[in-house]
Amino acid sequence: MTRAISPLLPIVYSAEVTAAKTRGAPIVALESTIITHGMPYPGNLDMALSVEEIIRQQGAVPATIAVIDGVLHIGLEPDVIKALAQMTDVMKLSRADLAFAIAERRSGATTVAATMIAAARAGISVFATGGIGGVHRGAEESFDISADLEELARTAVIVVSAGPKAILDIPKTLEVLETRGVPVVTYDSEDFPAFWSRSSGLKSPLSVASPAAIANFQKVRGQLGIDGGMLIANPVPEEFEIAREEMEIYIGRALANAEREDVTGKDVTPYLLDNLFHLTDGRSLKTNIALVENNARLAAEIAVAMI
Ligand code: PSU
Ligand code: MN
Repeated sequence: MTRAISPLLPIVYSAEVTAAKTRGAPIVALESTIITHGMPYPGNLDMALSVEEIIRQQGAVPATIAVIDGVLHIGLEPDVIKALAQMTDVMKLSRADLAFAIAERRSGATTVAATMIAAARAGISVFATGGIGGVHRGAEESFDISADLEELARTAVIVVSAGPKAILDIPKTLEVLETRGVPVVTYDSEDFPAFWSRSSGLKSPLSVASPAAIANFQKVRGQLGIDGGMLIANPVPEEFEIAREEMEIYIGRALANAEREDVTGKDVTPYLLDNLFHLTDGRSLKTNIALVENNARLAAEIAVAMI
């Protein structure tokens, strides 16, 4: 392992990522909040290891990102991933507190927003996740809008997702992304997906049919001097999909439970995901794992096409 970049910023690259950077190989960033706050153990560990393997099979190198004891890690060794998957007192880090965790020597998992910041810092321009955060239902009252949206507007990283999580208000999420100038591009479909389902009932603002087209689109944005990232929506494979109408019933119950228990702030998304895991007898988790794997494959293809 190498300590690099700045003597002021404690940052460690995995051996695999260091080698990839040296030879200019394609790298795909992966977040860690999905491991610590998005899925229960041991499904989270299986997912974290399998997505890395999928990226390697496509000829790219995985870089799972987290803060461990105040050190920003770009690429985690398998034993660290194993430990992280079982940790219960890890912070959930976004733009507001990524630096806090480093400054205070804490451990924290990076959300989409914090992973984008770290990836950009490390020169990685493609990132695979499950679903981004967005505008929560009832945001007109709660003001709960994920910092992921603002980060997409600011930081030049291509984020491959299965759409915004269906627990959110998807039309409002699309409106904010449009206002902030973030391209929303569905892969190989005109329908905008809703995480567990292949369609949200909304048309996708843009769509493309190949990883090379995505790479080229981002290149042209750069040539025009347009800052910021891009959201790729990759519909979950059909065999793992949970129909939208069915999922809506569970989401309604999970939202009611969250309200009754007064869940707010950072706890909302993890609470809802855990509730849905129980309400669907674990089916939502199987779908979640399948869609992250599917996104890892596409992200690797995009990273390869960008070289
Ligand atoms: N996608 C998943 N599971 C997750 C998340 C995304 O399949 O747990 C995490 C991501 O880290 C995302 C975060 O950035 O949820 C959004 O949280 P919030 O709504 O509090 O911004
Ligand atoms: Mn929030």
